[in-house]
Parts: sequence; C-alpha cells; structure tokens
Amino acid sequence: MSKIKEIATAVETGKVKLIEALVQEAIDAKEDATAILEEGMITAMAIVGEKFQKNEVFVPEMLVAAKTMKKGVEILRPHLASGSLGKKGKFIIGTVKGDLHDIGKNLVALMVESAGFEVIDLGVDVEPDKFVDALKENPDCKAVGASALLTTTMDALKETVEAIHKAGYKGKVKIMIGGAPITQEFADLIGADAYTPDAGSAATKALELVS
Ligand code: B1M
Repeated sequence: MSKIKEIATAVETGKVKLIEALVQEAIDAKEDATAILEEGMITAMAIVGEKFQKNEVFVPEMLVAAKTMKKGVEILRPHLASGSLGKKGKFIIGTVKGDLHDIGKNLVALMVESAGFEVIDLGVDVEPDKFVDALKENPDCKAVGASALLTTTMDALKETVEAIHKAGYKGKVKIMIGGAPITQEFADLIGADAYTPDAGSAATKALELVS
C-alpha cells in the first residue's frame, strides 16, 4: 500500500496513535505535502462524511477521524506553511455561530498564514459580534474569513456579513466565506466579497483582494 493510501486509511479508521509516524514516513519518503493533505487526509474525511450520511459511522467515529487528521496536519504544518509571517497584513478567521467544524477553517488559516498574513483565529462557534469586536481591536486588518460546514449555519454566515457591514466595514474590509455547503451564488446573495472552494484558493484570493 502506498504511504498516502496508508494515511487515508488511518484517518478514515481513526488511527490516532499511528498517524504522526505515518505522515513523518511519507515526508521522509519525499511524498509531496499537498498530496499527503489532499489525497490522503481530505479525501479520507470526505469518505467519513459519506459513511456518516449512510449511517455506517456515527458522531464518535467522525470525531476520532477529525482528531486523527488534526494530528497529521500538525506534522505536515511546517511543510505546508512557508510565507513570511505578517507581511501582507492581518486576516481574522473563524467558524460561524452554531458550528463546531474547524478542520477546514484551520487549513484555510494555515494556507493564508503561509501566504504571508498574520492570522487571528477566533476559533469555532463565533458570534457575529465577535468578528466585529476583533475588527475593532485590529483596525489595520484588511480581510476576514468565515467558515460554515452545516446548511443550518449558513444563516449565521449571512448574519456575520451583515454585522460587519453594519459596523461600517463595508468596502473597507474584504469578507471571504467558504465551507462545504457554500457556493458563489450564496456568497453573492449575502454580499460577501469572495467565495473559494478550498484552502489553497482561499490564500490566493486573500492576496488578490488586499493587493
Ligand atoms: Co459533521 N457534518 N456534524 N462533524 N462532519 C458534516 C459537515 C456533514 C456533511 C456529514 C454528512 O452528513 N455527510 C453533515 C452536515 C450536513 C449538512 O448540514 N448538510 C454534518 C453533521 C450533520 C454534523 C452534526 C449535526 C452531527 C450530529 O451531531 N448529529 C454535528 C454538528 C455539530 C456542530 O457543528 N454544531 C457534527 C459534528 C461533527 C464532529 C464534531 C464530530 C466532527 C468535526 C470535528 C472538527 O471539525 N473538529 C465532524 C466531521 C469531522 C464532519 C465531516 C465528516 C468532515 C468535515 C471535515 O473536517 N472535512 C463532514 C463531512 C464532509 O465534509 N464531507 C461533516 C475536511 C475539511 C478539510 O474539509 O471542512 O469542507 P472542509 O473544508 C474545506 C473546504 O470546505 C474549504 O476549504 C477546506 C479545505 O480545502 N473551506 C473554506 C472551509 N472553510 C473555508 C473558508 C474559506 C474558504 C474555504 O474562506 C474563509
């Protein structure tokens, strides 16, 4: 079995204790870090999601798969992030109110940091006002990213954009959104400045928006 396939299987089956060594072995074997992330871990999480939908796995299995992926990403982190920290300005990011999914948000944070931003991570279940407070505390911040993974928390994305606009930041701070149920159409509908489907394109878009 290839190293990447072994990593995918480990994430899918929640082998928390094995993942760090497996990722390190793949790096030592000169496997590409992005391939380890995308073909190994992200693909495995998608499979876990499909199995959850079919009632083949349940929340505890999703949780342990997520924990496994997070540990693996920590080993990968230095191989993914390479930018000169903070040169491009500040980027505030969070997962919206009611939503606890943070793996995608963390990957976006990692890639945006790698592109040269100083990332201020507000965590998960972030109330719209918390985004506004963070902007007030960081008046030099040029961009905000909000993530939502549930169809039921898409409304919270809308509220977040509205709160930021209402606080007077419309046109001054760029708002980027993303997450599995999000589309460009939805971004246009709620007045976000950009939608990107993945972490890599989020970093590229952030650079484009602030330059
Ligand atoms: Co949940 N979950 N979950 N879950 N979970 C999903 C999202 C789901 C699709 C599974 C399914 O049914 N197939 C489903 C949502 C269905 C829907 O709304 N349509 C679901 C559900 C239902 C739930 C619960 C309600 C289950 C329950 O309790 N009955 C519950 C909700 C809790 C809550 O948030 N209030 C729940 C809980 C959990 C766990 C806590 C167990 C765990 C999360 C752990 C954690 O994050 N720390 C979990 C997991 C692991 C998943 C799946 C399996 C994997 C998510 C993930 O990490 N993917 C997920 C199934 C799936 O997504 N296929 C599922 C890997 C990650 C790299 O991808 O997050 O999509 P993703 O991020 C991508 C892009 O979306 C994009 O870039 C990332 C990387 O390229 N992106 C952005 C993300 N944010 C962005 C922001 C940007 C730009 C791009 O700009 C700012």
